[in-house]
Amino acid sequence: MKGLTSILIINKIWRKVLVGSTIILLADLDYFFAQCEELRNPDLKIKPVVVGVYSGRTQDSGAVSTANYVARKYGVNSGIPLHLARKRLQNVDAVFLPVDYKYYKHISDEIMAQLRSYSDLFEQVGIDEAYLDVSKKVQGSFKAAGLLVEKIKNEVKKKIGISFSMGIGPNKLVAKIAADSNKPDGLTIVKPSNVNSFLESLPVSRLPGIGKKTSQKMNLLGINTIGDLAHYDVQSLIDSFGRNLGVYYHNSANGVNNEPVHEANEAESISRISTLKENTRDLSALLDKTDQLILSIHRDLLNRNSKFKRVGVIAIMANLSVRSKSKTLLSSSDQIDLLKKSVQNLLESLIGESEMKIRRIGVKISEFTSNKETQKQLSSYF
Ligand code: TTP
Ligand code: MG
Repeated sequence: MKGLTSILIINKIWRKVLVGSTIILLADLDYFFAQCEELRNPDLKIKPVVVGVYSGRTQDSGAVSTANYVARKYGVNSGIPLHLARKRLQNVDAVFLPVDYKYYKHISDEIMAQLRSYSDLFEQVGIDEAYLDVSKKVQGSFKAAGLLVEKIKNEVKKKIGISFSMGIGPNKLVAKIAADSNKPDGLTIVKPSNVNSFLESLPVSRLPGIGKKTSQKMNLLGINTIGDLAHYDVQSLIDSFGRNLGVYYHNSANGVNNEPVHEANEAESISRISTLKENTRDLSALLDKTDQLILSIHRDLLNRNSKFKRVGVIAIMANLSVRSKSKTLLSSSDQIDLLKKSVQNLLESLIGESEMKIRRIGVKISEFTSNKETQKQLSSYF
């Protein structure tokens, strides 16, 4: 066993010498929906711009999808009710617009195609975010990666007119946290040797997957920063959060993450969404609905002879704001019971985060492998 470990380490070192470090970029388009509105009407740039979903019940009922940075100075952020945004911008020349998803999707598609062309591997996550693995392209050099990003930023600005923030790191986790630390139009580079000092002083809530509830629980254990979490005894973490999460938190806080950039397209998913009979946050009522959706999703999955690895739930809340939760399974599956169990866990954590009732609920599966492919991979492995 020891021999095997040293071979693995030597292999890793050789890989580094020959290929260089892994370099991952995360691009996050700035205040995306509102920036798209500024693009087609540049006069808006100096005004607070609020893009929202209008429920139609009263003139101002609904929720803010996003706001430009001018509006954010007045405390207008994603998710707040539109009437509150209106109040905060009372005596200001602000512009309120309804979401025009089709137009934003068109712009997003153009940008994503450009970003993809600069990467070795590309993974889009939602309408305004994408991971790029550029390890080969820049031969493992963080300096070259920084120059590449400057070039991409300029080109996208010139050709499409949209700015974005970029994080560069040795893995997806670090790239994501880096991109979040300097917005809008930012660029943050975290080299492997700086990962720990970069993460150390940030609050634990900056780690993806650590929401309000978990960070409160961690604060009670005396864990406030990512550095505190990194030094916390891993067995005690497992005792408090279970094996999978305990190990995930420990590794993440130490900047360790081996998730590859999946060449998967946003379109490659199966999803269903449905309106509930009445607004509710009762788990069994929600499960009745998601069970129906799951049956239909599972039928599609079997028809395409695939397995899924990622499960998500999306909830349209009573005030029309959108909340979603998703997780990646440890291995691919085509089992309906596992899908049901995962959806239940996601729903439980989603309900736990807010007192608000849910109006519509949806389920999505993605990251497919075909059953044939799995068999082939296994046989070639043996
Ligand atoms: P984000 O990337 O979270 O936000 P953003 O791009 O508006 O702002 P930032 O500069 O901080 O990156 O979300 C991307 C888009 O998704 C956003 O423009 C609108 C939409 N969205 C919603 O519709 N509801 C929400 O609650 C959030 C957070 C985003
Ligand atoms: Mg964004």
